[in-house]
Amino acid sequence: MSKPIYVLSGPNLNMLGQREPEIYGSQTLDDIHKSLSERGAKHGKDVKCFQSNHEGQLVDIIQEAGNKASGLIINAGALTHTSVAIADAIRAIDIPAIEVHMSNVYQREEFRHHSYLSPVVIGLICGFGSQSYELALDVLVTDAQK
Ligand code: CA2
Repeated sequence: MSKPIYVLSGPNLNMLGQREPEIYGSQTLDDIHKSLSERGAKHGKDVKCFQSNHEGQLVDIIQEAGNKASGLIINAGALTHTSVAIADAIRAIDIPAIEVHMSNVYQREEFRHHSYLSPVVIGLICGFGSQSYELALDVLVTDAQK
């Protein structure tokens, strides 16, 4: 089996499906993880999903992805807009990383318009709810990204 794809979600995303369904939809993070695993399996790819509310733990998982994964999908939540540490961790790994957001951050408050991560990823997908993660997975399972 080839190396897995890591999917990493940051602070508060464990609350999906419980609050603010008008912004983030009604699916739980577990629902999203399950459908990503199924989608990956169709391409013969193992998908390993993680969530943490802690910046340092996210850095640890990004470093692990650099050693063990073929690609990284990351929704860093609010840390997207604040974390130099997460940006540095992504910059330091040698695998393709894609930034995702469920909401269209450019339709929201000004502080969400800046991302520390966008300059260090191969691309950004936002505004499609849980489908943002699926679209990113589709990119990483295509031959060009392997
Ligand atoms: O749109 C996204 O995916 C975000 O990364 C979500 C973050 C937000 O800070 C970013 O600007 C955009 C917030 C995640 C909070 O998730 C919750 C889910 C349900 C209930 C409460 C929070």
